[in-house]
Formats: sequence, structure tokens, C-alpha cells
Amino acid sequence: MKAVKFLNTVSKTENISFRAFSVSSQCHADKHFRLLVVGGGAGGCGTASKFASKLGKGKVAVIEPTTTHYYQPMWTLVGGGLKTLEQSGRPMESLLPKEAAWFKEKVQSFQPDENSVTLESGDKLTYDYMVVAVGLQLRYDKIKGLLDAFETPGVCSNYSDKYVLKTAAAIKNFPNGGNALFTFPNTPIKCAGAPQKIMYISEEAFREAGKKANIEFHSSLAVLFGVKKYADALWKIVEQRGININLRHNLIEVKPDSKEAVFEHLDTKELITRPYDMLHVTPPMNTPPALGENKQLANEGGFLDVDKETLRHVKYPNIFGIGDCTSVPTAKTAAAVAGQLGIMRHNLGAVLAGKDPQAKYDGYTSCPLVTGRKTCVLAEFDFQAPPQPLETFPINQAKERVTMYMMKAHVMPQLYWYGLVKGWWEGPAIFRKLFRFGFSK
Ligand code: FAD
Ligand code: UQ1
Repeated sequence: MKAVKFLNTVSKTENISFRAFSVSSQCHADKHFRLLVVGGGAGGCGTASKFASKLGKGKVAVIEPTTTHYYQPMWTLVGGGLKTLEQSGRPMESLLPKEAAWFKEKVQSFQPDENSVTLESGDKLTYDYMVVAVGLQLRYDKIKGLLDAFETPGVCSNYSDKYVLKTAAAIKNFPNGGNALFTFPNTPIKCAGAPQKIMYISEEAFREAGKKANIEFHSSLAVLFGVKKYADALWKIVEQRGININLRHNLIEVKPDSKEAVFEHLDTKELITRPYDMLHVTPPMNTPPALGENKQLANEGGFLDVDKETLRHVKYPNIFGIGDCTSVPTAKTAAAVAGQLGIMRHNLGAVLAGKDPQAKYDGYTSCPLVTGRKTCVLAEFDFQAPPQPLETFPINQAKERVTMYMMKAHVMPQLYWYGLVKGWWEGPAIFRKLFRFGFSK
């Protein structure tokens, strides 16, 4: 068995030390864990950190193939030229709890009836309890011509460490009088505000550089934003700034030679071709195939089928889910992960102690809608149909504010690195209650 070590035996030269310190097949073949955490992103790291110290050394294992953990919410600012890519990443081994074992590879398949998973290496791990936190995968490949177009200037995407720096370059090199297009795909995505945050940052940068620009937002959705209070505020902003909104437009092809993007109108099926100088693409997304194609674990959309309040799997009582890969009908954000982590503490904690899970998630999620290089609308809401604001601060949060930008740029990263991935930060509910003197939810 490759790729396993206890984290307190880490050395600097990754692969060599990895083998040197690997406890290998001698003690880890078909290894059993009290708690298996699949995925070491926001939800996986947070969950492992929360339970590893409680359960003790060797009882928790994390399966995660990557060695750098990125704070993805910072990529809005990296693409905007306001932070560096380096500032957004940390070594995975510095974040995972030292009491946990780390399997540095992917889960290939889940066998929930046997309480086991098979890794890419072919090795099997078994568990008493499992938390699935594999996030979403980016499907740039689903858009014809896009992978080639990424090789050309002006085509960019804040959603990937591979393409985010191209956004900053596209803004800088944007020609006076050019066309800038921003897209939103026809699938659920993480951080549904991010496709337009970068549009506002770009618009402000062009304006401040004295460049004229035709700016177009092409979204598959039928609304600008899913929560009316914030959508109303955003409509005012786009009108003030002369941004053209095209709803139900889905990007299907990019033609880098002629610098054109082709959209399908999702209702009329009409094809619309638009020229671009800058094209910011938010890709279609789906859950990784090990989960999405597993009919026992996933719903029809490929999401881990959990109870939206308890986060426990609907068929397998020893499986829980957290974050972007689950069927919980809330906007997929790190802020939602924070709220879910509190539920995980109660409910997974309860079942580990042989009790029933009692805590209920209220759907809390948040999207700091950056509207420029100094301003932000802090959207916070739940998963009611339609979603309702669930705000922390006793002020009008639909207003663009410098304080909210400062929070997004300077406070949130600290909350993430020292609070969320370390298993402490469970979202701002406690402050919301304090600010409202305990009178509301
Ligand atoms: P991730 O953090 O994506 O982690 C999933 C992990 O699973 C990955 O490390 C992956 O390598 C691993 N994995 C995948 N497949 C397998 C497998 N088969 N086996 C094992 N491991 C696997 N959120 C906010 O709250 N506020 C924001 O302002 C914000 N802005 C954003 C801006 C951008 C541009 C982006 C991209 C995201 C933004 N988000 C924001 C969203 C936030 O980053 C995600 O919602 C959050 O990271 C979800 O956590 P997760 O653990 O579910 O998934
Ligand atoms: C949050 O908790 C969080 O996780 C650390 C984010 O991810 C980066 C956020 O963007 C937001 C807005 C929150 C919510 C926190 C507060 C204090 C409103």
C-alpha cells in the first residue's frame, strides 16, 4: 500500500520520505478506521480536525490526493489582481490533524454495504463511520473549444489555480473599447456569486484605467441572484454601471481563432455568437465520478443523498456528508461548510456515542458579493424555497460596504485557516444571536 503515513512523521522530501515513513502494507493493508473522511478540502479538513483529537491517534483517516490546500474564496481577489496565488495555498500536511492518517490518493469506488472504500492503488479501507466531502469537479472539457481557447490570451477562469492568473492578465491587457464576457453555466456550482464578483472588479478596473468597455453577463439562470433582497441590490449596480445582463444564456462553444463565444438560449434554443476580448468562464461542475456514479450513495443529480437537516445519509446511517458534494439544497460555499460543521459536531458526535442525531441545519450559507476593489455586499441566507436572508449584522447588508470588503479580504482568510479547517469555526450564528439579543434565529 502506498501513500499512507501518520502526519507527525512528515519530512521535507515528500515522495522519498513518504516511502521511508510509509507504514506500508505491513500494517495498513485493509486497514480499519473508526472514522474515514473522504476529501481534505474545507469540509474534510474541518471534520477530521474536529474528530481526530476526540477519537485519538490512528482512529481517523483522511483520503485526499492533493498536497496543496487552496483557500478557493481568495481566487476572486487573485483573479482581480488583489492577492497572489501563493497567498491562497498552504501545504495540506500543515492543515490535517497530526493524529490522523493521510492516504494521499483518490477514492476509486465506495462499497457502502461492506463499509469499505477502494483507493486508486487498489487497496481497501474499512470504517465504522464515514464522512464524504469530495466537493465538485470542474468540467471545462464540456465546452467545445474551451481547452484550446485557454491557451490564448483573454480567456480565463477564477475557478482553477491553472487559469486564475490569466484573469488578472486579461484585465490588465484589456483593450480600450473591447468586449468583456462573463459566464454562468447550466449546472449547480460552488459560490454562485463568484461569476459576477469578478465582473464588478473588472468593470471598476477598466473604468479607473480610463478604458471604455462593453460588459456582458451571460447566465444560464433565470435570475441575477437567487435571493430577492440581494438580486434587487445587484440589479441597481448593473444598471448604474451599464452592464448588459443576458439570462438563460448557456456557453456551449468558444472559437479562439475568431475570438467568439457561442451561447444557447435555454428556452428558445436560439444560438447567439458574441465577440470577446476578455472571456471569463465559470465551468459546468459535477461531483467526482466515484460518488456521482455510485447509485447507492448518490441521488439522480450525482450528489450524496443526505437528510438536509441532519446531514446523515438517507440509506446508510453510518455515513454523513458535508460541503459541495451533498444534496443539501443550499448555496455551495465554505460559509455553508462552517454552518454544517456545527451540525456534524452534534450529530456525528451523537452517533459515535450510540445516540440519535438531534441537531438540525438551518441552511445557513453566505456569499460576500465583492462589487469592486473596496466594496462588498455580504449576502447571508438559508435554504427555504425561496431562500430568505439570515444576516449576522444589525445593518442593511444589501448595501455595498467597505467594512464588508475588509472582512472578505482580511478576516475571512484567518477564519478559514485558523478556524474552519482546524475544526473550530462553525459559522457566525452565535454572533447573529448576540446582535439580535437572542430574539430571532
Ligand atoms: P473542496 O474544498 O473543493 O474539497 C474537496 C476535496 O475533495 C478536494 O481537496 C479534492 O481533491 C478532494 N477529492 C475529490 N475527489 C476525491 C476522491 N475521489 N477521493 C478523495 N478526495 C477527493 N465560499 C465562501 O464561503 N465564500 C466565498 O467568497 C467563496 N468564493 C469562492 C470563489 C471561487 C472562485 C471558488 C472556486 C469557490 C468559492 N467559494 C466560496 C466556495 C468554497 O471554496 C467551496 O464551497 C468549499 O471549498 C467547499 O468545500 P468542500 O470541502 O465541499 O470542497
Ligand atoms: C464564513 O464563515 C466563511 O467561512 C470561513 C466564509 O468563507 C470564506 C465566508 O465567505 C463567509 C462570509 C463566512 C461567514 C462569516 C461571517 C463572519 C459573516
